[in-house]
Amino acid sequence: MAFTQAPLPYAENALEPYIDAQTMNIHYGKHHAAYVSNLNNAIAGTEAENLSIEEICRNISKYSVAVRNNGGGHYNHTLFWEILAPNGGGVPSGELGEAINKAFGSYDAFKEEFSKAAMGRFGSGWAWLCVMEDGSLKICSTANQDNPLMDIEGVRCGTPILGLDVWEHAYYLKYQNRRAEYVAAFFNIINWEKVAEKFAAAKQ
Ligand code: MN3
Repeated sequence: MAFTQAPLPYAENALEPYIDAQTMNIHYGKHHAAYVSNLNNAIAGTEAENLSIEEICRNISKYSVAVRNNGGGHYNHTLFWEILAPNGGGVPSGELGEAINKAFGSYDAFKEEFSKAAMGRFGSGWAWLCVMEDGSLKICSTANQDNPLMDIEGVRCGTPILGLDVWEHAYYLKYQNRRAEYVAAFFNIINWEKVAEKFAAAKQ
């Protein structure tokens, strides 16, 4: 079975003014689409065609660089579209809110540490909030299209439940070199209900 892109769960202009429609159009329609197409080409005729994208990522050390880059690209962008929402933002409540307070001290302290991870990633990559095996939360960052599921020393962290794309293609049209403004804007469009669902699933 070839991998396909799930439809965007909102219109391309729905995240404005935080992420502009043209960026969404190119990011989803060209960048993510290319990762999917290149991934399908890279695994054509191999056993990986029968695996989930999570299974491929968890065993990525067995695969080619093309599978690592494009498989990571597909997994990462699928998660990214899911955890964004118009009218998102606010402060997470319930078990997720408690876990954030426990791990980081407060929502504001979480926001600061996550922003540091996003700003500290030199060049292209991602910032992540991950669930560890004991159910606790940790922030990390990966280069290129790597992600915390990947079985690579220095990359593997936990199960990602929130991710921020800090490749220039994610923000350059609107923010140019001002990554800090893009990172600050991100917190207004986080779909915390979806992140809480992922948190609950990751703890099982
Ligand atoms: Mn991207």
